[in-house]
Parts: sequence; C-alpha cells; structure tokens
Amino acid sequence: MSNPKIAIIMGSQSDLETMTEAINLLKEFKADYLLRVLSAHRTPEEVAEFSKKSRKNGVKVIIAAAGGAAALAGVIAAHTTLPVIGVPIETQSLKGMDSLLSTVQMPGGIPVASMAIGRAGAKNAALFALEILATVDKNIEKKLSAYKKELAKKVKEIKLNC
Ligand code: RP5
Repeated sequence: MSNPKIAIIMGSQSDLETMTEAINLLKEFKADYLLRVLSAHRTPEEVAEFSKKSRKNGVKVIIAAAGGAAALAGVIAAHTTLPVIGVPIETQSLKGMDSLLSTVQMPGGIPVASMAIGRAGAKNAALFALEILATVDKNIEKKLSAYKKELAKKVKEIKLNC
C-alpha cells in the first residue's frame, strides 16, 4: 500500500461537509490522501504526535481545517517543517472571520498558507497541495494544466442572452 502524500486533518467531524470539496478534488485527480479528525484543543497530544511523524510517514503536504478559535493549522506547523495549508471553516457566529484570522495571523517563523473561508478554500487547499507536489511530479503537473484549460473553456463557452 502506498503512503499518501497529502494529509487532510479536520478539527471536528462537523468540518467534513466543507472538506468534501477538497476530498472530491483529490479523488478527481486520483491522488492518495489520508483523512483524520484531530483537534488542537481537544486532542492536542495527538495533533503533536501526528505532525512530528508525518514527514517520516511519507506525507509531503498537510491540509488543516478548523473553525472558530482555529489553532489547528498553526499547531501542526509548530511541530513540522512540512508545508501546512489552512482552511478556515465558516462559522455561524462570525461567518468564519474568526477562523480566518486565527489561521492566517501566524507569528513570524511558523508559516501557514491560509486559503479562503469555507468551500472555495477547501477546494483551493487541495489544488495548492497538488501544485506543491507538481513541482517534482510531471504527471500531476499535466493534470493541473488540463484542469485549468477546462476552467478557461467553460468561461469562454458562456453565452449571455441579454
Ligand atoms: C473547531 O471547532 C472545529 O474545527 C470546528 O470547526 C469547530 C466546532 O467543532 P464542533 O463543536 O462542531 O465539534 O475546533
């Protein structure tokens, strides 16, 4: 069995609906990924252990999704030198601004690549992870290139009747 190069970590099972965007994208690209629920606040030791072992386990990029006081991506980044991509989950109370600021406002020295709030962010996290892998993988690069051409084609095909 191959070791997945992309890890998707969610702070709660309630984040899964949003992260389906990332999962579907990775499935479309036939990329191997692993999925875990680990919480920076509820299971901090497991987050640290997972992060520390990731590189040795063959992971190349970690996507971390959390909402509210979203410490997950930052805590993972504190324990590894792998690139960490944060997905701020939309929240009811503050519409995800809380998640966004918690994810993006990292102190100097511990970078997290924060995506947009919610579903677009989840999708882009998957694409960004693939783009990182594509720096050394021609096959993924070809698929990304085809994906972008298809996006452009759809826009060019739009006909407005007004
Ligand atoms: C965060 O708290 C999770 O990532 C989730 O977005 C949010 C709420 O979690 P639940 O109370 O739904 O488990 O840690």
